[in-house]
Amino acid sequence: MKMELPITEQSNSLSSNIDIQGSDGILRILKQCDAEIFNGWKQHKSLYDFASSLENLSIMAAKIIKNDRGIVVMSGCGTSGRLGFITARSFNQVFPGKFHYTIAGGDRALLLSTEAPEDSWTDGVRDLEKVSTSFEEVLFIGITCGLSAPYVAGQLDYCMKHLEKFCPVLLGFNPVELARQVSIRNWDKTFYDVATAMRSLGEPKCYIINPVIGPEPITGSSRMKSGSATKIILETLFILSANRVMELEPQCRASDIFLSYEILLRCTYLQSKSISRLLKAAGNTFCTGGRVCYLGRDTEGILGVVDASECPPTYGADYDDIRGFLQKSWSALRNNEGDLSQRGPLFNLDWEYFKAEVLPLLSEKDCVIFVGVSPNDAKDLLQLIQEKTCTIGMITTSSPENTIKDPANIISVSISVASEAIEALLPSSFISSSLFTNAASSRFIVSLMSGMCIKWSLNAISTGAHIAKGKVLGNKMIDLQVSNTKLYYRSIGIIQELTGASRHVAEKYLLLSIYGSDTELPTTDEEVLSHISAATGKPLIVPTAILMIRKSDLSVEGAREWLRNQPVLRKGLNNEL
Ligand code: F1P
Repeated sequence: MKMELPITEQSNSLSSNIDIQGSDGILRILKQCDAEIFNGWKQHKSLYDFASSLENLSIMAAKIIKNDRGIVVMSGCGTSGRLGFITARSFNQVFPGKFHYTIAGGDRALLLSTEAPEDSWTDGVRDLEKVSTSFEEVLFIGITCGLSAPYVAGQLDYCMKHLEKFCPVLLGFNPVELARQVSIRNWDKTFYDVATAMRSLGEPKCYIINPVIGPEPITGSSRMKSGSATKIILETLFILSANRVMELEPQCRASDIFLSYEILLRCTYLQSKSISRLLKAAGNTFCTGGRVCYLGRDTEGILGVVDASECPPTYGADYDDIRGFLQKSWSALRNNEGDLSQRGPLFNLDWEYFKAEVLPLLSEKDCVIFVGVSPNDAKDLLQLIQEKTCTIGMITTSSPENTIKDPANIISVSISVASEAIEALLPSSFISSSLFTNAASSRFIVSLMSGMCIKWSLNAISTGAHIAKGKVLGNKMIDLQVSNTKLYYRSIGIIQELTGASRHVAEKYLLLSIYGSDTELPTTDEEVLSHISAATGKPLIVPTAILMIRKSDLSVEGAREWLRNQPVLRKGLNNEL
C-alpha cells in the first residue's frame, strides 16, 4: 500500500505555477496559501478547533509559571527551534527566567543550518536534561512541523518517562497518522511510535496541538505557513497563560486572539503592492549577482536574521546572498551561549560589522532592507547606504494614526495594523494589570504583532526573490541542501515528482549527483547517513539529478555546466514540468 505523504510535504495546488508568476502573482498566491492557516484544510481539524485545548493548556502553563521551581521549555530543529527561542525571549520580558529553549545543534543553529543534529534523539535528551535538571515542574513543548524530528522525539519520549516532572506537548501540523515512520538511528522507536504513545496518554497528561493548515506554498518549506502558525499558537498560549497568572478578568479567549492574527494577515497583504515592489527589487538583485541585507533591531531584526538564515538550506543560497544584521548583535539576542561572534564572519551580526565589512562592498545592484526601523532611527547609516546607490527598502508596522510618510527613493512597506487586531491581542485586563504598566504591556503586544506582519512580509520577499532566481520549479524547491534524513528523502520525492522516475532511479541519480560518479551504492539506513555527509555543503545536487534524468544524454559534468549557464531549470526544459 502506498503511504500518504504527510500534509506538510504535499504540494499545494494553489501554488503549482508560482514559479512563472510575476511579483504581484506570487503575492496573490502566498496570500491564498497563508489564509489556509485560519481557514483550515479539507476535513481536518483547523487552528480554531484547538482553541479549547490551548485554553486548558494555558491553565497548566500558568500553574507551572507560578511555581518557583517551574519552567517552560520550547524545543525544535531549524526554524522550529528558532521560533521557540524567539518566543522564550519575548515572554521572559513578562516572566523573567521562566522560559527556556533548546535547539538541535545549539546556538549556532539560530543562525546557520545544522540539520545533522536534528537526526539525533540522544542529543535531544541530553539538551533537555541539561536545561531542566534543577527544576521540579516543566512544561515541555516539542515543535516539529512535520511530526518528524528525532531530536524532538527523544525529548518527548523522555518526558513521558518522567510525567511526575514533565508535561509534554507536541506542536506540529500533520495528523498523528501521518507522523514519520522512518526508523531512527540507534533507537527502537519512530516518531510515529512516540506520537501515538502521547495520544494514548491523552490530556491532561500530555497535549498534541496539531491543526492542519494545508501544504506549504513551496513544497515542504515549513519555515513559511508552519512557522507562522507555530508563532501564533505559542504566543496565543502564553498570552492566555499570562492572563491566568495575573488572575485578570475578563479572561481572554483563544479564538479572539486567533482572530486578531487573522486580521494581522489581512493588514499585511493589504500592503501587497509595496511588498511586491520590494520582492521584485530583491529578485533583480539576485539575478544580477547582488546581495540582499536586512538591517533590523530587537525582535523584528531577529526575524530578519532568521528569515535570511533559512535560505541556504532551502534554496542552496550562499550565506552572503541574503544576510541579516542586528543592532546590538548578540546582546540583543539574549541567547543561552552568549556572544558567538568569535566563531567566524558568519557569526558577526552587528550593524557595526555591516558598516565596516559589508557597506564598502555595496553597489547599485545590491538591496538593503531595514526591518522594523524607521528612517529617523538610522539617519546616518541610511545616508551612507544611499551614497552606495543600492536599492533601499523599509518594512515597518504602525497603528493607522501613526503611519509614516514614505521617504523619497525608498521602497517603503508600512503595514498599518487595524485597531481590531490591537484590541483583541491587548485585552483591557492586560493593560490595567498591576504587573504591567500600560506602556510596557502595549509595547510588548505591539512587538508580537509587528513580528507577525514582518515574518509574513520577509518570507514573501525572500521566497519570491529565490523564485525569480530560478530556485523553484513548479512549486518545488529544487536546490535544497541534502543535509539530514528528512531532506534526503524529500530530495528523492522531488526528483521522482519532477521526472516521473521510480524511487530507485531517483535515488540512483541523487547519489550520482552527490558523488559525481556512476557506481551503484548501497542505501541502507547507515549508508544513507554517509551519503548525507558526502552531500552536505555541495551545491546544485537535486537540479543536477533532475536534469540528468530529463536530458538522458547529459553526464554529471555536462549537467553541472548546463546549470552554470542556465540556472532557471524550467526555462531550459522548454517550460515543461
Ligand atoms: C525542522 C527543519 C526545518 C527546515 C528544514 C529541515 O523541521 O529544520 O525547519 O526548514 O526543512 O527541518 P520540523 O522538525 O519542524 O518539521
